[in-house]
Amino acid sequence: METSAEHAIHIGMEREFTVNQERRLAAHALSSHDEVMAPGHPVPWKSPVTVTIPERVSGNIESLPVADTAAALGLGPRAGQHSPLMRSLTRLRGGSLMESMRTLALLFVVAAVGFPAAPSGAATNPTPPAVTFDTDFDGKVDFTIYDTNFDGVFEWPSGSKSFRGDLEVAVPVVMEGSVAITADSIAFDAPLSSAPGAPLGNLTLSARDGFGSIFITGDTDLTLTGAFKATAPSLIALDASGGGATQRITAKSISMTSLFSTVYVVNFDTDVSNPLVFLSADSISLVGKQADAGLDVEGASLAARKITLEVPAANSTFSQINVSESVLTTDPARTGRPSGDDIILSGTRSDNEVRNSVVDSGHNVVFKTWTSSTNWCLHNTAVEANGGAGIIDVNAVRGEVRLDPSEPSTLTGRISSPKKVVNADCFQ
Ligand SMILES: [Ca+2]
Ligand SMILES: [Ca+2]
Repeated sequence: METSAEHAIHIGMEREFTVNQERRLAAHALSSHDEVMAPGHPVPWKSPVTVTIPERVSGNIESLPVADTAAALGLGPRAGQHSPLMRSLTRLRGGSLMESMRTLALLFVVAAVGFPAAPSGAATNPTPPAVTFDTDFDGKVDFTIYDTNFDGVFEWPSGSKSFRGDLEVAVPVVMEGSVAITADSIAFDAPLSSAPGAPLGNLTLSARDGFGSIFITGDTDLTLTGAFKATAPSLIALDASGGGATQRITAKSISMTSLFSTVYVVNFDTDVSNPLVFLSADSISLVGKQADAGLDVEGASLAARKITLEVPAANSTFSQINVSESVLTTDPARTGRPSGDDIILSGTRSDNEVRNSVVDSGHNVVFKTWTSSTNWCLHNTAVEANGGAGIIDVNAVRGEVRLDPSEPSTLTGRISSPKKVVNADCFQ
């Protein structure tokens, strides 16, 4: 019976069973493993379910360690053709049937426990790879995703999911439908995509813990018909700096809001001629909400009808906007959109900076700062408002717009308050 302990570990992990019309488990939680497995207390499954036993399983039932497996399943260490385990397997063999959850659960536990490898030359049809998440570290699986088409990318199901603890996804994921995820912290560290030809509706990521963060660091290719929204108390990082990853989000609207830390939309390894982070939407809004919240845009292309970068009216020197090696544009000639509205850069206490970048608006470019004497600093940057016909609005800058003479910038447009624009380096 030495394999029982190993089997029991797998079984303990398979506490949630769900069934869809294919052979895989999909999304319906039962209250407990015991309830599923208790002999004589099957949990009825009310609708027809088609079950196909993978060839790898059905072709190897004879080599199943029946006694050990049965014992591990709580069915008693009975072997032979008339043991409960063998009766269940025999009934499932060969295809389609209506069955109780108990038998289905048993099948999948058996699949999880594993059969001996198919003999050489036998047909193989393995069960789909699965990845489980135990976000609250209580030893029980909270969520499972599957790669049902065996392409190496795990399908994240549509719908809302709330996790206790931290969700960290380290395998490639494709999302479908509309997805909402709430967790203390959220991290997608491997490629994240929507299915080609099947754009997402909305994608909402919410970190809730006191210091909860959201990280997306792998190759990212998301197309949404609705809103991409990320909200976290602490850091939000759309960070493509790892291994030259490219990150692309196209949506109706894109908003990323940090309460008290920094929103990073960055690839630190590239420059303005070769951005690796691409945000495209009708409206793009990067917001810092409370004191100390800041924004950092680097190696990125932001293309929208309207772009707003805004930090709060706080008196914190940590609250700062940095834009470098990036293109911010609402110019229809660049965005391909029918019209272009303002680009609003609304800074606060610290000196806010645009360096080695292009700020090209289809309408006006609006610079603001919330606190007295606070400047916007431009280095080697081209600012253009509607091809020169728009306004570069600096009225709401409490300090000055400073053009660093050692790294000249160009302003193309009507400057609302020319006296506020001076040739000076912020850091002198
Ligand atoms: Ca858990
Ligand atoms: Ca897949």
